[in-house]
Amino acid sequence: MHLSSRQASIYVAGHRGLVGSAVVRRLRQAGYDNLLLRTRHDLDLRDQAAVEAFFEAHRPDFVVLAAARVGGILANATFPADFIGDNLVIETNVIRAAHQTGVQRLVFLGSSCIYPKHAPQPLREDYLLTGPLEPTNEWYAVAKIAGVKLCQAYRLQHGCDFVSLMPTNLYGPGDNFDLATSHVLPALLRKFHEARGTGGLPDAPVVLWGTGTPRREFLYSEDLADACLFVLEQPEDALYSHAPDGLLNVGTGEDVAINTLAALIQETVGSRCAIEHDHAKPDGTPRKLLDVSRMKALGWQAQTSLEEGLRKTYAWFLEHYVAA
Ligand code: GFB
Repeated sequence: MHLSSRQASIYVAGHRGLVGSAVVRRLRQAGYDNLLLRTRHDLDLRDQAAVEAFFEAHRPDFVVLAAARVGGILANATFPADFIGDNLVIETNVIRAAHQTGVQRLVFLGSSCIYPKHAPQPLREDYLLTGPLEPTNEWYAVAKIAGVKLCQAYRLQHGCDFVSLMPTNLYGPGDNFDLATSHVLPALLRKFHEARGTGGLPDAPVVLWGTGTPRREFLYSEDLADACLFVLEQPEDALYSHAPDGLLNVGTGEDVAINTLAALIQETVGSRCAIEHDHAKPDGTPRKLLDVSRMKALGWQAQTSLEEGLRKTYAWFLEHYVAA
Protein backbone atom coordinates (compact mmCIF):
# COMPACT_ATOMS: atom_id res chain seq x y z
CA MET A 1 0.00 0.00 0.00
CA HIS A 2 1.39 3.41 -0.92
CA LEU A 3 2.52 6.14 1.46
CA SER A 4 -0.07 8.89 1.84
CA SER A 5 -0.28 9.91 5.50
CA ARG A 6 2.30 12.29 7.00
CA GLN A 7 1.79 10.37 10.27
CA ALA A 8 3.01 7.07 8.82
CA SER A 9 6.14 5.68 10.48
CA ILE A 10 9.02 5.10 8.10
CA TYR A 11 12.14 3.10 8.96
CA VAL A 12 15.15 4.25 6.93
CA ALA A 13 17.76 1.52 7.30
CA GLY A 14 21.25 2.94 6.72
CA HIS A 15 20.33 6.56 7.47
CA ARG A 16 23.93 7.66 7.93
CA GLY A 17 25.04 6.52 4.50
CA LEU A 18 25.10 8.43 1.22
CA VAL A 19 21.63 7.23 0.18
CA GLY A 20 19.94 6.91 3.57
CA SER A 21 20.94 10.41 4.71
CA ALA A 22 19.57 11.90 1.49
CA VAL A 23 16.33 9.90 1.92
CA VAL A 24 15.90 11.25 5.46
CA ARG A 25 16.40 14.85 4.27
CA ARG A 26 13.90 14.36 1.42
CA LEU A 27 11.25 12.73 3.64
CA ARG A 28 11.53 15.51 6.25
CA GLN A 29 11.37 18.16 3.54
CA ALA A 30 8.09 16.57 2.34
CA GLY A 31 6.65 16.65 5.89
CA TYR A 32 7.24 13.03 6.90
CA ASP A 33 8.62 13.40 10.41
CA ASN A 34 7.71 10.06 11.97
CA LEU A 35 11.02 8.47 11.04
CA LEU A 36 12.60 5.48 12.73
CA LEU A 37 16.38 5.70 12.62
CA ARG A 38 18.98 3.45 14.23
CA THR A 39 22.75 3.65 13.97
CA ARG A 40 24.83 0.52 13.35
CA HIS A 41 25.83 0.74 16.99
CA ASP A 42 22.19 0.68 18.20
CA LEU A 43 20.97 -2.01 15.81
CA ASP A 44 23.29 -4.43 14.00
CA LEU A 45 21.25 -5.45 10.97
CA ARG A 46 23.31 -8.65 10.69
CA ASP A 47 21.80 -9.79 14.01
CA GLN A 48 18.55 -11.57 13.16
CA ALA A 49 17.14 -11.57 16.71
CA ALA A 50 17.88 -7.88 17.16
CA VAL A 51 16.26 -6.99 13.83
CA GLU A 52 13.13 -9.02 14.68
CA ALA A 53 12.89 -7.44 18.12
CA PHE A 54 13.21 -3.96 16.61
CA PHE A 55 10.45 -4.60 14.05
CA GLU A 56 8.17 -6.21 16.66
CA ALA A 57 8.64 -3.29 19.04
CA HIS A 58 8.23 -0.46 16.52
CA ARG A 59 6.15 -1.94 13.68
CA PRO A 60 7.12 0.57 10.98
CA ASP A 61 4.48 1.25 8.32
CA PHE A 62 7.09 1.71 5.57
CA VAL A 63 10.74 0.74 5.08
CA VAL A 64 13.50 2.09 2.87
CA LEU A 65 16.30 -0.49 2.90
CA ALA A 66 19.39 1.60 2.14
CA ALA A 67 21.73 -0.20 4.55
CA ALA A 68 24.46 -2.13 2.76
CA ARG A 69 28.17 -2.74 2.65
CA VAL A 70 29.28 -0.74 -0.39
CA GLY A 71 32.49 0.45 -2.00
CA GLY A 72 34.37 1.07 -5.21
CA ILE A 73 36.03 -1.37 -7.56
CA LEU A 74 39.03 -2.07 -5.29
CA ALA A 75 37.00 -2.49 -2.08
CA ASN A 76 34.79 -5.03 -3.88
CA ALA A 77 37.87 -7.03 -4.88
CA THR A 78 39.52 -6.76 -1.45
CA PHE A 79 36.55 -7.72 0.75
CA PRO A 80 34.48 -10.20 -1.31
CA ALA A 81 33.29 -12.16 1.73
CA ASP A 82 32.03 -9.00 3.46
CA PHE A 83 30.36 -7.73 0.31
CA ILE A 84 28.41 -10.91 -0.33
CA GLY A 85 27.95 -12.08 3.27
CA ASP A 86 26.96 -8.89 5.07
CA ASN A 87 24.60 -7.80 2.32
CA LEU A 88 22.86 -11.19 2.13
CA VAL A 89 22.29 -11.25 5.88
CA ILE A 90 21.11 -7.63 6.14
CA GLU A 91 18.60 -8.06 3.30
CA THR A 92 17.29 -11.37 4.59
CA ASN A 93 16.83 -10.09 8.14
CA VAL A 94 15.13 -6.82 7.20
CA ILE A 95 12.89 -8.18 4.44
CA ARG A 96 11.72 -11.13 6.53
CA ALA A 97 11.00 -8.94 9.57
CA ALA A 98 9.14 -6.48 7.34
CA HIS A 99 6.89 -9.31 6.19
CA GLN A 100 6.41 -10.68 9.72
CA THR A 101 5.27 -7.30 11.04
CA GLY A 102 3.06 -6.30 8.10
CA VAL A 103 5.06 -3.44 6.58
CA GLN A 104 2.85 -1.73 4.00
CA ARG A 105 5.56 -1.06 1.40
CA LEU A 106 9.30 -1.74 1.42
CA VAL A 107 11.71 -0.10 -1.03
CA PHE A 108 14.91 -2.11 -1.48
CA LEU A 109 17.98 -0.42 -2.96
CA GLY A 110 19.71 -2.68 -5.48
CA SER A 111 22.45 -1.65 -7.92
CA SER A 112 23.02 -1.41 -11.66
CA CYS A 113 25.83 -3.98 -11.32
CA ILE A 114 23.20 -6.74 -11.01
CA TYR A 115 22.90 -6.78 -14.82
CA PRO A 116 25.12 -9.02 -16.99
CA LYS A 117 28.46 -7.57 -18.04
CA HIS A 118 27.74 -7.89 -21.76
CA ALA A 119 24.02 -7.10 -21.76
CA PRO A 120 22.86 -4.72 -24.50
CA GLN A 121 22.87 -1.02 -23.54
CA PRO A 122 20.88 0.70 -22.18
CA LEU A 123 20.17 -1.93 -19.53
CA ARG A 124 16.53 -2.86 -19.16
CA GLU A 125 15.10 -4.38 -16.00
CA ASP A 126 14.27 -7.62 -17.82
CA TYR A 127 17.96 -8.27 -18.64
CA LEU A 128 18.42 -9.51 -15.07
CA LEU A 129 19.95 -13.03 -15.01
CA THR A 130 20.44 -13.25 -18.77
CA GLY A 131 24.25 -13.62 -18.68
CA PRO A 132 27.46 -13.68 -16.61
CA LEU A 133 28.27 -10.81 -14.23
CA GLU A 134 31.23 -8.42 -14.21
CA PRO A 135 33.89 -10.28 -12.14
CA THR A 136 35.14 -7.19 -10.19
CA ASN A 137 31.82 -6.90 -8.39
CA GLU A 138 30.09 -10.25 -8.72
CA TRP A 139 30.03 -10.87 -4.95
CA TYR A 140 28.16 -7.64 -4.30
CA ALA A 141 25.98 -8.17 -7.37
CA VAL A 142 24.95 -11.70 -6.31
CA ALA A 143 23.89 -10.36 -2.90
CA LYS A 144 21.91 -7.53 -4.50
CA ILE A 145 20.26 -9.96 -6.95
CA ALA A 146 19.25 -12.07 -3.93
CA GLY A 147 17.67 -8.96 -2.36
CA VAL A 148 15.67 -8.26 -5.51
CA LYS A 149 14.59 -11.92 -5.63
CA LEU A 150 13.61 -11.88 -1.95
CA CYS A 151 11.31 -8.93 -2.62
CA GLN A 152 9.79 -10.70 -5.61
CA ALA A 153 9.37 -13.95 -3.68
CA TYR A 154 7.62 -12.27 -0.72
CA ARG A 155 5.32 -10.53 -3.16
CA LEU A 156 4.52 -13.79 -4.98
CA GLN A 157 4.04 -15.95 -1.91
CA HIS A 158 2.62 -13.46 0.57
CA GLY A 159 1.40 -10.52 -1.53
CA CYS A 160 3.93 -8.16 0.08
CA ASP A 161 4.30 -4.74 -1.55
CA PHE A 162 8.11 -4.90 -1.74
CA VAL A 163 9.82 -3.15 -4.67
CA SER A 164 13.43 -2.79 -5.79
CA LEU A 165 15.09 0.33 -7.15
CA MET A 166 18.24 -0.16 -9.20
CA PRO A 167 20.30 2.99 -8.94
CA THR A 168 23.26 3.66 -11.17
CA ASN A 169 26.61 4.92 -9.71
CA LEU A 170 25.77 7.42 -6.98
CA TYR A 171 27.56 10.44 -5.52
CA GLY A 172 26.73 13.42 -3.31
CA PRO A 173 27.05 14.96 0.16
CA GLY A 174 28.35 12.53 2.77
CA ASP A 175 30.09 10.30 0.23
CA ASN A 176 33.10 8.15 1.14
CA PHE A 177 36.33 10.00 0.21
CA ASP A 178 38.72 7.28 1.37
CA LEU A 179 40.93 6.61 -1.66
CA ALA A 180 41.25 2.86 -1.03
CA THR A 181 37.54 2.09 -0.70
CA SER A 182 35.63 4.88 -2.47
CA HIS A 183 33.99 5.06 -5.87
CA VAL A 184 35.62 6.95 -8.69
CA LEU A 185 33.82 10.29 -8.39
CA PRO A 186 34.62 11.13 -4.76
CA ALA A 187 38.12 9.67 -5.24
CA LEU A 188 38.84 12.01 -8.15
CA LEU A 189 37.36 15.05 -6.38
CA ARG A 190 39.77 14.44 -3.54
CA LYS A 191 42.76 13.59 -5.75
CA PHE A 192 42.39 16.73 -7.91
CA HIS A 193 41.83 18.86 -4.82
CA GLU A 194 44.93 17.53 -3.07
CA ALA A 195 47.06 17.81 -6.23
CA ARG A 196 46.62 21.58 -6.42
CA GLY A 197 49.93 23.34 -5.92
CA THR A 198 50.21 25.81 -3.08
CA GLY A 199 52.52 28.80 -2.65
CA GLY A 200 53.12 29.17 -6.39
CA LEU A 201 54.10 25.51 -6.86
CA PRO A 202 52.69 23.72 -9.94
CA ASP A 203 49.93 21.14 -9.52
CA ALA A 204 51.11 17.56 -9.00
CA PRO A 205 49.98 14.90 -11.51
CA VAL A 206 46.83 12.93 -10.73
CA VAL A 207 46.76 9.18 -11.32
CA LEU A 208 43.56 7.64 -12.73
CA TRP A 209 43.03 3.92 -12.29
CA GLY A 210 42.77 1.85 -15.46
CA THR A 211 42.45 3.24 -18.98
CA GLY A 212 39.82 5.89 -18.29
CA THR A 213 37.76 4.58 -21.23
CA PRO A 214 34.99 2.75 -19.28
CA ARG A 215 31.74 4.67 -19.26
CA ARG A 216 29.62 5.27 -16.17
CA GLU A 217 26.29 6.94 -15.44
CA PHE A 218 26.32 9.16 -12.32
CA LEU A 219 23.22 10.02 -10.30
CA TYR A 220 23.17 12.66 -7.56
CA SER A 221 22.12 11.05 -4.26
CA GLU A 222 19.37 13.62 -3.68
CA ASP A 223 17.78 12.66 -6.99
CA LEU A 224 17.74 9.04 -5.87
CA ALA A 225 16.16 10.11 -2.56
CA ASP A 226 13.49 11.93 -4.54
CA ALA A 227 12.90 8.75 -6.57
CA CYS A 228 12.50 6.74 -3.32
CA LEU A 229 9.80 9.11 -2.07
CA PHE A 230 8.14 9.14 -5.49
CA VAL A 231 7.97 5.33 -5.45
CA LEU A 232 6.74 5.18 -1.83
CA GLU A 233 3.88 7.52 -2.78
CA GLN A 234 3.02 5.76 -6.04
CA PRO A 235 -0.38 4.00 -6.01
CA GLU A 236 -0.08 0.23 -6.37
CA ASP A 237 -1.89 0.00 -9.73
CA ALA A 238 0.38 2.50 -11.45
CA LEU A 239 3.52 1.10 -9.86
CA TYR A 240 3.01 -2.53 -10.76
CA SER A 241 1.50 -1.88 -14.17
CA HIS A 242 4.81 -0.20 -15.12
CA ALA A 243 6.96 -2.63 -13.12
CA PRO A 244 5.19 -6.01 -13.07
CA ASP A 245 8.36 -7.65 -11.69
CA GLY A 246 8.81 -4.94 -9.03
CA LEU A 247 12.07 -3.60 -10.54
CA LEU A 248 12.71 0.04 -11.42
CA ASN A 249 15.98 1.42 -12.79
CA VAL A 250 16.89 4.87 -11.47
CA GLY A 251 19.45 6.92 -13.38
CA THR A 252 19.88 9.95 -15.60
CA GLY A 253 19.85 8.03 -18.89
CA GLU A 254 23.27 9.51 -19.83
CA ASP A 255 26.80 8.28 -19.25
CA VAL A 256 30.35 9.66 -19.62
CA ALA A 257 33.80 8.12 -20.03
CA ILE A 258 35.92 8.18 -16.86
CA ASN A 259 38.39 10.44 -18.74
CA THR A 260 35.56 12.93 -19.40
CA LEU A 261 34.51 12.75 -15.76
CA ALA A 262 38.11 13.53 -14.79
CA ALA A 263 38.12 16.61 -17.05
CA LEU A 264 34.83 17.82 -15.52
CA ILE A 265 36.16 17.33 -12.00
CA GLN A 266 39.39 19.10 -12.88
CA GLU A 267 37.31 22.07 -14.01
CA THR A 268 35.15 21.98 -10.86
CA VAL A 269 38.18 21.91 -8.59
CA GLY A 270 40.12 24.44 -10.68
CA SER A 271 43.20 22.28 -11.14
CA ARG A 272 45.59 22.32 -14.11
CA CYS A 273 47.48 19.14 -13.36
CA ALA A 274 48.70 16.44 -15.72
CA ILE A 275 46.77 13.15 -15.75
CA GLU A 276 48.49 9.77 -15.65
CA HIS A 277 47.04 6.26 -15.77
CA ASP A 278 47.76 3.28 -13.52
CA HIS A 279 47.21 0.35 -15.86
CA ALA A 280 47.72 -2.17 -13.06
CA LYS A 281 44.30 -1.16 -11.70
CA PRO A 282 41.14 -2.73 -13.18
CA ASP A 283 38.72 -1.01 -15.57
CA GLY A 284 35.74 -3.06 -14.48
CA THR A 285 32.71 -3.27 -16.71
CA PRO A 286 33.08 -1.28 -19.96
CA ARG A 287 29.65 0.33 -19.70
CA LYS A 288 26.46 0.16 -17.61
CA LEU A 289 23.96 2.70 -18.82
CA LEU A 290 20.46 2.21 -17.45
CA ASP A 291 17.28 2.27 -19.45
CA VAL A 292 15.12 4.57 -17.33
CA SER A 293 11.94 4.39 -19.37
CA ARG A 294 9.86 2.73 -16.62
CA MET A 295 10.46 5.59 -14.16
CA LYS A 296 9.96 8.12 -16.94
CA ALA A 297 6.61 6.55 -17.85
CA LEU A 298 5.58 6.75 -14.19
CA GLY A 299 6.40 10.47 -14.31
CA TRP A 300 9.83 10.74 -12.64
CA GLN A 301 13.15 11.91 -13.96
CA ALA A 302 16.45 13.08 -12.48
CA GLN A 303 16.83 16.84 -12.05
CA THR A 304 20.50 17.44 -11.27
CA SER A 305 23.06 17.75 -14.07
CA LEU A 306 26.47 16.19 -13.51
CA GLU A 307 28.08 19.66 -13.50
CA GLU A 308 25.69 20.94 -10.81
CA GLY A 309 26.01 17.77 -8.73
CA LEU A 310 29.80 18.01 -8.89
CA ARG A 311 29.74 21.63 -7.72
CA LYS A 312 27.47 20.76 -4.77
CA THR A 313 29.49 17.68 -3.81
CA TYR A 314 32.78 19.61 -3.98
CA ALA A 315 31.27 22.34 -1.79
CA TRP A 316 30.25 19.67 0.73
CA PHE A 317 33.75 18.13 0.58
CA LEU A 318 35.40 21.50 1.25
CA GLU A 319 33.10 22.29 4.16
CA HIS A 320 32.88 18.90 5.86
CA TYR A 321 35.95 16.97 4.84
CA VAL A 322 38.76 19.45 4.24
CA ALA A 323 37.71 21.88 6.95
CA ALA A 324 36.97 19.12 9.48
O1 GFB B 1 33.47 3.81 -9.16
P1 GFB B 1 34.30 2.59 -9.29
O2 GFB B 1 35.22 2.28 -8.18
O3 GFB B 1 33.41 1.31 -9.47
O4 GFB B 1 35.18 2.71 -10.62
P2 GFB B 1 32.57 0.58 -10.66
C1 GFB B 1 34.66 3.16 -11.85
C2 GFB B 1 35.78 3.31 -12.89
O5 GFB B 1 36.64 4.40 -12.52
C3 GFB B 1 36.71 2.09 -13.02
C4 GFB B 1 37.99 4.01 -12.60
O6 GFB B 1 37.03 1.92 -14.40
C5 GFB B 1 37.95 2.52 -12.23
O7 GFB B 1 39.13 1.86 -12.64
N1 GFB B 1 38.82 4.86 -11.71
C6 GFB B 1 39.76 5.74 -12.12
C7 GFB B 1 38.79 4.88 -10.36
N2 GFB B 1 40.38 6.30 -11.08
C8 GFB B 1 39.78 5.80 -9.96
C9 GFB B 1 39.99 6.02 -8.56
O8 GFB B 1 40.85 6.79 -8.13
N3 GFB B 1 39.17 5.33 -7.71
C10 GFB B 1 38.21 4.48 -8.16
N4 GFB B 1 37.43 3.85 -7.25
N5 GFB B 1 38.01 4.22 -9.48
C11 GFB B 1 31.30 -0.31 -8.63
C12 GFB B 1 31.09 -1.68 -8.07
O9 GFB B 1 31.87 -0.53 -9.84
O10 GFB B 1 30.12 0.41 -8.85
C13 GFB B 1 30.10 -1.69 -6.99
O11 GFB B 1 32.35 -2.19 -7.67
C14 GFB B 1 28.86 -0.90 -7.33
O12 GFB B 1 29.79 -3.00 -6.68
C15 GFB B 1 29.23 0.47 -7.79
O13 GFB B 1 28.11 -1.55 -8.32
C16 GFB B 1 28.05 1.31 -8.16
O14 GFB B 1 31.58 1.52 -11.30
O15 GFB B 1 33.47 -0.11 -11.61
